[in-house]
Amino acid sequence: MSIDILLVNPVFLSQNEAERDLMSPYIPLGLLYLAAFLREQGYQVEIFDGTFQEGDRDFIAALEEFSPGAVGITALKPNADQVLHLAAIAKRYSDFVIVGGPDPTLSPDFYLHDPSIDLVVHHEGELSLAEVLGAREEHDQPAYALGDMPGIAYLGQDGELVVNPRRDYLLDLDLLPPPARDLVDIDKYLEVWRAQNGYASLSISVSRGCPYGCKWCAESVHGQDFRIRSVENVVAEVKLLMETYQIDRLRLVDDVDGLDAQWIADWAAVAEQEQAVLPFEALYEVERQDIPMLDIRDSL
Ligand code: B12
Ligand code: SF4
Repeated sequence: MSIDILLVNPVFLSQNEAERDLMSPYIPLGLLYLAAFLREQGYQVEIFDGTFQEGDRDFIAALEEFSPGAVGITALKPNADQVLHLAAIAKRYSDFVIVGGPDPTLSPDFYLHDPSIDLVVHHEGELSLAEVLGAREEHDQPAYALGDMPGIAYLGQDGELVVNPRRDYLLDLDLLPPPARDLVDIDKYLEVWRAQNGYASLSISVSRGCPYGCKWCAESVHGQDFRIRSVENVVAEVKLLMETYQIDRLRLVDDVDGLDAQWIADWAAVAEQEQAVLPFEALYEVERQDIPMLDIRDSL
């Protein structure tokens, strides 16, 4: 079997004491968005989700099974060393190793100076990764052959760092297919949640971007343009999650929620109408005193 790309979540609970203590694992939603989008474009995609795996041997087994044309690893700052370690393994099985996510967006140079990594995809990944795979279908060349394609970074022919400008953000989030949750072991996540916390929670993203622009967040993946899905689109996903997985709670993973009071009121109304009401947790900006979220949530 040979697939176009293997997307990799490098976090192994078995090797991560802090996450193991918490035991509230969340699916790698960013990778699942990428996988769904690529599948829609006709690419063959699989996910190696380290969460419940033991270690390198499992990763090697996946690389041998799928024989991927490219490997794409998601990276957060605390996992950077593990990302480099897995990239070195991946490079033995695949010509093209890509990293993306919050940390490569902030520090592309750190990753590109590692010999196993060919390309960084920075900021939002769906359109950029699809374009990279499309370009490589046509010519099997080094990363610098991708030229001035937006949203990527690589080392040029003389080893210099090239960071192309960010790609425009996706404005209509309703156009994105729902995350490819079928590619990870959701039953295992929910089993752990129920055993550990007494209820099962799954994550969902209803918006992207945050307008506040705090200094330390300036190079955040989804930027300052706040974009939100339609309430109907969100309610349809929640309903599907309730019916398919019988979950008890939601976690909203957005940068910031509660900015649009009317949207929240509309969400509550449509959720009640469609019997898609669930308790949820979300992040919102502490300075805001006018957010009606708590009142509305209590009324559900
Ligand atoms: C939910 C969340 C969590 C959850 C779940 C994480 C998970 N399994 O997904 C929990 C609570 C576990 C968590 C933990 C931590 N988190 Co956190 N988390 C988030 C949060 C709020 C949302 C992530 C998300 O799902 N976004 C939605 C999806 C659609 O976007 P995305 O993941 O960014 O993916 C897109 C792009 O990044 C890109 N992309 C991502 N991966 C890849 C890979 C490839 C190959 C390509 C091409 C593209 C690509 O394409 C995707 C689609 O557009 C973000 C902030 C934010 N809003 O993004 C912080 C954030 C990711 N977390 C952060 C941090 C620091 C942490 C912790 C270290 C906190 C702590 N001190 O413990 C831990 C580390 C956990 C670990 N061991 O990895 C930082 C990372 C900063 C950095 N430079 O790395 C962020 C950015 C918050 C911030 N602004 O500081 N987190
Ligand atoms: S409010 Fe939060 S998400 Fe928004 S810019 Fe500030 S730190 Fe980043």
